[in-house]
Amino acid sequence: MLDCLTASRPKSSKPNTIVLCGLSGSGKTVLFYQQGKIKPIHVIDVPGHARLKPKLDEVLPQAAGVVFVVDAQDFLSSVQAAAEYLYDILTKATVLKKRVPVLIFCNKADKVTAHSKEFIKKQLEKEVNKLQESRNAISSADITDEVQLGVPGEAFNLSQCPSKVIVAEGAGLTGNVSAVEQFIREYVKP
Ligand SMILES: Nc1nc2c(ncn2[C@@H]2O[C@H](COP(=O)(O)OP(=O)(O)OP(=O)(O)O)[C@@H](O)[C@H]2O)c(=O)[nH]1
Ligand SMILES: [Mg+2]
Repeated sequence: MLDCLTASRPKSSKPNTIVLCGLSGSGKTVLFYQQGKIKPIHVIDVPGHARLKPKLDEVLPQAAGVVFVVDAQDFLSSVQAAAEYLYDILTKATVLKKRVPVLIFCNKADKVTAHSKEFIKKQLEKEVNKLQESRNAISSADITDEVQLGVPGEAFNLSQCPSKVIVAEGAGLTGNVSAVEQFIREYVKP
């Protein structure tokens, strides 16, 4: 189940580390093997199983970039879980502080029924907005440790994040990974 063992790696920060994350089945491991093409980059594949999420806290401080993989084909059945996962990442202290760039990679675009990146972006923003509203409603009294993304009173938009957030589509399975390569070239590799 563990695709890439990182426990034995030194904890030192590697400026060229990319963290691959996303729900189970979104296609991270397939993408991981595609990324063999880009050798100097150290890619960490975090399995999507909820039980393994604490691993993210361990690897995110090393991340120069995050690739959040979304299953564009089977998107609607898991949009809420995907939005929660994304929200978790976008509000991590280390991501906020270092403004770690995030690529939302809408994977499986080779399937004819896959949703477009525009659709996925809109749905994710809508869900993150809902999440924030419900969390704010619960904790408005002691909001001190809660991170507020976006502009209060405005509908959430990914461009309001401190991090650069890019949404692109492709397919790990067919090698259509130019969006990931470009992301690494532009935002990660110095
Ligand atoms: N059509 C299509 N299928 C894909 C693509 N990428 C992955 N898949 C399929 O999706 C399934 C899940 O892919 P994985 O790479 O194992 O997913 P994962 O994100 O690593 O899942 P976990 O390790 O459980 O978190 C496999 O059956 C893949 O063959 C793609 O680009 N297109
Ligand atoms: Mg995997």
